[in-house]
Amino acid sequence: MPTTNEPALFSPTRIGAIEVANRIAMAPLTRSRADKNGVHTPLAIEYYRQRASAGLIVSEATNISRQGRGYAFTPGIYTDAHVEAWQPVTAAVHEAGGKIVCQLWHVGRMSHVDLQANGAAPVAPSAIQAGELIFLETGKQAPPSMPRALETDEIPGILEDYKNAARCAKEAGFDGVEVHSANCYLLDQFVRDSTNKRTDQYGGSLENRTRFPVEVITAVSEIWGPERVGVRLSPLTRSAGDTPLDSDSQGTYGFYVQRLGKLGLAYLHCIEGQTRGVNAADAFDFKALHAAYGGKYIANNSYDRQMAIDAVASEHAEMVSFGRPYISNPDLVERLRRDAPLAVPNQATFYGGGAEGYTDYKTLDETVAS
Ligand code: 8OZ
Repeated sequence: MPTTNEPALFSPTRIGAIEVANRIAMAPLTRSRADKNGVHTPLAIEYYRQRASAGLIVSEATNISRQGRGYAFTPGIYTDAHVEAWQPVTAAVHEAGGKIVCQLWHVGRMSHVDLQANGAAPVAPSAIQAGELIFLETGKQAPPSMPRALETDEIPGILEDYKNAARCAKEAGFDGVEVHSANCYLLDQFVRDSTNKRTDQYGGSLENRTRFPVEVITAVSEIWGPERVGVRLSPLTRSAGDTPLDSDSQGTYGFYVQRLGKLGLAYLHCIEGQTRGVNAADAFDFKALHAAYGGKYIANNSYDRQMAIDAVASEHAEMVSFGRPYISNPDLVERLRRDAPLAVPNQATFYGGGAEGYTDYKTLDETVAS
C-alpha cells in the first residue's frame, strides 16, 4: 500500500467508470506486430500482461475497418478473428490487476491504395494528399495515396463502422474505448481547417468541423456509456512533420473540448506538443484546454518522473501517460515509485518483427537478478 507521504501519482483513482490502481497510464504505442489481416499473435498477450501494473493501458491504435487502415501489421477490432485475438490480451491484463481500453482508429487520408480493399483510394474530408510516409506490407515505405473526399451520404456508414468496432471491443473484454482524434488522422482531419475544405454541414464553421468527431464519440458512447469512453487529441502535432496545424489551434481545440465536456466522458487525453517530441506547454495553454473541457484529463508527451508527480499534485492532470518509456520498462510504475533508472528502448525494433524489442525487456528485479 502507498505510504501517506508517497506522491498522489501512485495512488488509485477513478477515471469515468474505470477504477485505476495508480495515475500512470501506458500511452497507445503502434508496434506493427499483428498479422496482415490485423489479427494479433499470442505475443501480444505477453506484451500487454507485462505492462499491466499501469493504472490504465491504452491499446495501440486499432483499426475500426479495412478502410480505416493505413499501416501494415496494425491490429483491427472489426471481425470475429480480431475479437478472438484480443480476448486473451484483455483477460491477461485483468488477471494481472490492470485495466485496458481499446484505441479506435481510422487513419483517413494516411493510407495507401495497396492497403485498401480492391486498391480503393483512402478517404478524407477533402481530397488533399498527406506528405508523410507510411509502411506497406512489403516493408517498403511510401507516401500516402491521393485521398477521395467523402460524400456526405457516406458519413452514416463510417459511424456504423465505429459502432461495430465499439461493440467488438466490448466483446473482446476491454474496460472501455479511447477514440483516436489526434495525430492528423481522420477525425483530426475533420477538425483542422488545413485539411477540411468541405462545404456541407461537416466543413466550414467550428460547429461543422467538430460535428463528425462529436457524432463518432456520441455513437460510441451509446454502446459503452460515456463514462467508459475517452478521447485523445494533439492540437500541436504535424504528424511526421508535414501536416499543417489548424489556423487557430487554441480556439479550435478549445471549442471542440467544450463540446466534449458536455458528453460526460471518462477523460480527455492530450498530447502536449508534437507527438514524440518535446512537451510544449509554453506554446499552447493546455491548462486552459483542460479548463474548457472541465472533466478528467490525462497528460502526455515527454513527461519525466518529477513532471508527472507535479502534474498530478497540482491537479493539472488526473493521470499522466508514458509512451516510449513503456516500450523498454514493462514495470514503469515500480521504477518511477523507486526512482530507479529507466531502460532506453531500441528504435530499430519499434515497428514490426517478433519478440525482440517487444516482450524481452526486463523488469528492474529481473535486471538485478541477472
Ligand atoms: C507511429 C507509427 C504509426 C502510427 C499515431 C497511430 O501516431 C499512430 C502511429 C504511431 O497515433
